Amino acid sequence: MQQRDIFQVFGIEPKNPGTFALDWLAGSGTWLVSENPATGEPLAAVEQASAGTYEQVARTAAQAFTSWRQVPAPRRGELVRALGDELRAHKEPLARLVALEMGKILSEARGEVQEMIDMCDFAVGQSRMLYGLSMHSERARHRLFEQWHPLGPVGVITSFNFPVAVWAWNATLAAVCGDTVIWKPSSHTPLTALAVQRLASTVMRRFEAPGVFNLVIGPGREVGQRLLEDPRVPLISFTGSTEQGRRVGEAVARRFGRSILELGGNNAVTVMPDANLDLALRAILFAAVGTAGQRCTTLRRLILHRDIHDALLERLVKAYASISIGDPLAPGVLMGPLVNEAAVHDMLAALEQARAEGAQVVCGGARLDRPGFFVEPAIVLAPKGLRIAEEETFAPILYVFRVDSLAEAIQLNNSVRQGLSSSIFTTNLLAAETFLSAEGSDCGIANVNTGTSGAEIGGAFGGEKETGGGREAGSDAWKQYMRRQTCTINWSEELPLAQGVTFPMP
Ligand code: UN1
Repeated sequence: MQQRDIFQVFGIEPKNPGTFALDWLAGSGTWLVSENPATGEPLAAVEQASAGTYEQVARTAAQAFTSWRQVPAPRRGELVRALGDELRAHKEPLARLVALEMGKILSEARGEVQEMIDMCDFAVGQSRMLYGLSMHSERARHRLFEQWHPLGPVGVITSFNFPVAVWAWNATLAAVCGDTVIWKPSSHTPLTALAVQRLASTVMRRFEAPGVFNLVIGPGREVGQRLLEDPRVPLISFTGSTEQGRRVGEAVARRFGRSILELGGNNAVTVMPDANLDLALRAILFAAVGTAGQRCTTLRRLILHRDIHDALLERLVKAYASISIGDPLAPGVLMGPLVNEAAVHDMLAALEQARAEGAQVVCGGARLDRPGFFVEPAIVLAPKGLRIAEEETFAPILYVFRVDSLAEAIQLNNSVRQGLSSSIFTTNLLAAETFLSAEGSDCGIANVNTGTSGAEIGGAFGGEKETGGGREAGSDAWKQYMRRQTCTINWSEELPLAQGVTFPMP
């Protein structure tokens, strides 16, 4: 499938509108050019929103909410089921567009679209399970229960690295919960957002449910800031760096809005002497090199027990040397480019700092001499206390630490400011359980004998500490998209007060 065929499927032209609310809107007249990170060449341009277009989008989403919230939840689920069908039908071209615009390899791009489809299926089921609890009242002939109501328009701000799946985590649940969605995608990936919006709008038309899914492409400082400060938008779901997330959290909290923050990770794998090393090696490779190190779940710190340190490191270095780097759409390629020039710069700067701190780069770390933003994945032998390893550099740098015990490994795992994902490789039940216990990993995700990345949608996804505390996708993440109401009904002829309080008529 050629680029022009992919573009044709989604109606992408050299110049495209970038805002959708009921229909495509004219914007500010300033154009955002989407580049192919594998060549550095422009793919197509998108017109950015102006303050006025943002206002149209917000008004549409707020207006649509007043009718969408009245649609029975299982019926709302039907719309999400149809969205899932559209995604199934367009899985291949959408995956190719993700690979083209973002640079992840085709297999991972297909996985990303599959993650959207999985979310649709999950949300359809959830649409019949928006359960509230009922409690036994302490008062006679009183009924006490909770119910969940739709919340309002939800702002979804996504990052370039999962340009479509993270929208689906939020948008599918928001839609079945009776909310409408305002999506502000990353400025690096406007075309994938256009493509998804086209599919969503087909479905909205078919269900006569305009305004449920809206899109606004524009600069963070104008469009994004407006969204954060908009009192019509009770919930903002944000994916991005800790630094940006801090600003998002503060801006939304100032107006008592809610936020779901999915921020930086600095994920570690611990390998114990009793581990299945073949398994560990494969998992480490995928977690560290997959998506060119640009997942928030990417493995960044490898904690090796001294008994297997040298042997595993040797195998890892050998494996790194045979990773094929290149066009993400070409068969056999395992690692595509970084997203842009700044990402290459950040990687090289981090390696320089590591060296300055006394670390040894044992393999990789060079920029490839070709167009686009290609680098070699790097392995760095990290002395204890290496400061640069405490930062999240969004690139394929793996810092390797040597430890003497499980306790030391857990201490190191937990020693960073971020708390997203973690895993241990061991066949020792006690070590595994210790790692998963309250004295173990402090992360939102803790795995045994599988890597830090590649979570399924069924569990709640997110992390602690500077990762922001948000949870998205499966489990009970849906509750954040609704408001809880606690109700007491007195069906007696008396007025007993709770806690035994008496208050007679004077
Ligand atoms: C992200 O990198 O922002 O667990 C999300 C994973 C994917 C999602 C990553 N399912 O790696």
